Amino acid sequence: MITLDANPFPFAFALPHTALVIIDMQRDFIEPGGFGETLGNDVSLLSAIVPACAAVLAAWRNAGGLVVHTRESHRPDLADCPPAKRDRGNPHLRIGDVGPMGRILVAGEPGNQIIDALAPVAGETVIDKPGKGAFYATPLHELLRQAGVTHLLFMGVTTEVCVQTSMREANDRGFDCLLLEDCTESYFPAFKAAAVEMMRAQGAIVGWTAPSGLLLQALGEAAQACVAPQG
Ligand code: TIU
Repeated sequence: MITLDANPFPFAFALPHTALVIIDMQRDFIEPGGFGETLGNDVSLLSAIVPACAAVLAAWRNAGGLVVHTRESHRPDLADCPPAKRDRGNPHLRIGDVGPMGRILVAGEPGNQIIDALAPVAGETVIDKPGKGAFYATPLHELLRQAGVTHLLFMGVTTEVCVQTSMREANDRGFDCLLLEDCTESYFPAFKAAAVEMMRAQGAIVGWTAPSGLLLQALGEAAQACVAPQG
């Protein structure tokens, strides 16, 4: 077991039963010209977490942990994009429109890909999701169940939209969830702070939070314990 001195109390997990879930680290949210910018946001805020996410991903892969990446993504015919989603608000470009990185939030387009620094490698699961939550209309729950996963570590964007929705969906499905605080970001710093607070409030009503340094330290110690001489 690995135990992190998390908020609001320690979070214990067994590595073989835990998945790292990386939510929507896509060009469409992080780079200019994508969905995030067309909604009127300053997308430059989000790239600050990439080094911390990359460090966690590298350490998790090194430990042999299960990795799940998600993408907010629609079919090219937009059959999985309800008009209520496409017609919402007053963006410069709507879902399915052609932008500088291809069609906004459409599967297979350049802007819909995960950024190079966190790109999936062979054997890692990539879930294309039409909603904000990672479980709605996806095979994620069944996949985690079959893999014997009981605990989830979350990172990604944005904190109060797709990350929080996914964590709430996971919590309702019986997973113990921890959010890595410095590996998630919002276009609105106050919303990130509020989301982190509300998830861990009331005795971890949605889940736990912890800085990624605690996870990196614990994984390093677990690795050292594996190679320590016996006796
Ligand atoms: N707009 C916003 O903050 N987020 C999204 O639309 N999707 C995700 O969070 N991935």
